[in-house]
Amino acid sequence: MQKHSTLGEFIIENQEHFKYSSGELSRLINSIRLAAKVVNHEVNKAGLVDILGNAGDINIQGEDQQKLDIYANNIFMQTLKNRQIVCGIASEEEDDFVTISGSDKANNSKYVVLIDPLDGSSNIDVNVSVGTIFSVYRRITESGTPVQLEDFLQKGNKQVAAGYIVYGTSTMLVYTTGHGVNGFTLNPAIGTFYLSHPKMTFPEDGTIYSINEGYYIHFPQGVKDYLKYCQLEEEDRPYKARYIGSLVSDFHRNMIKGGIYIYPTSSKAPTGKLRLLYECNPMAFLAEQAGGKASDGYMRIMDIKPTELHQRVPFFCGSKNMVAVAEKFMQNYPQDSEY
Ligand code: AHM
Ligand code: MG
Repeated sequence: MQKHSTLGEFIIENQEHFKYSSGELSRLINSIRLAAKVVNHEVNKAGLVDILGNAGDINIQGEDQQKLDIYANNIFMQTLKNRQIVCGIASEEEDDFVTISGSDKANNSKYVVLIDPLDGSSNIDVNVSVGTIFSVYRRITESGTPVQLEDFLQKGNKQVAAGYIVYGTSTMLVYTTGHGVNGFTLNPAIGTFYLSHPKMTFPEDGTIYSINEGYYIHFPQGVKDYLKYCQLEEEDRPYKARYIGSLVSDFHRNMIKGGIYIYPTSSKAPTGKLRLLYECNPMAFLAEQAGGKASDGYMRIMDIKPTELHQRVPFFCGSKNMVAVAEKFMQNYPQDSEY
């Protein structure tokens, strides 16, 4: 009989990848697994309880916060804080990073976590999949001292682990520690994640493009040209347009079927919408680990030096050859050209 690892077993079995590991990263992933189950339980009954709608707060980016955003943020923050396995957390829902203090042990931990607790939350009201995105770095300041901004403003190529949870038709946790990408599906009856998608890879080519084309008129010329290319009648084109408006779900589908996700700059949002630290870097790490590619149209996402926590960047991510073609179209124009 074929053995189906649970996520817990898989984490232990793969600890040997990290020669000098103290098990800290394993415990960290385990905490995320636990928080994911709690959030999943709440997201799944979203239609049943009076938990929908805006909480009335506006987050730092000036967007309405949904109640479940706050709930998910609290669960992930508390789970990580209580176990004292990270020395700092930055969340898309918090204005500033949080320093974990209170015991020497906490301050001696070497990892910081960046998290988007509930991405695509405008989809909750209409029962469309949402996701959690996380990213882990080793701190660069001295262990035992409070974390600093520079611990969070590291290039994506320094990530130690990254992943997402998609609360979909079934709930999955997909993650990488730099040794490929593996996907685990939750059996809700017993609350256990099973390895259902070992060694996930992006097809090198694909036939799906995912972008909010409603903003076409505001896009840079390179994006407009690429979209026309996607729609041309050629061998494998026109491509299929598929856009859920929930990054995790769009990425997940494109990784399985082959496709490209684009959130470009526009005359309305000159730096794009997605956040480099909470969304683009972790997805870029996963994409590359799965044989895909992630770019801002001009350079590799994971080579961008972050300058602020809530920085936004344009994002082209997915099947390697598709992203390479999109980059060519972008690079026909200077990066700062007029719309
Ligand atoms: P959020 O972090 O506020 O949820 O925004 C991110 C989401 C992505 O999941 C999604 O791809 C995108 O915003 C959709 O934006 P738009 O409605 O502008 O197409
Ligand atoms: Mg988000």
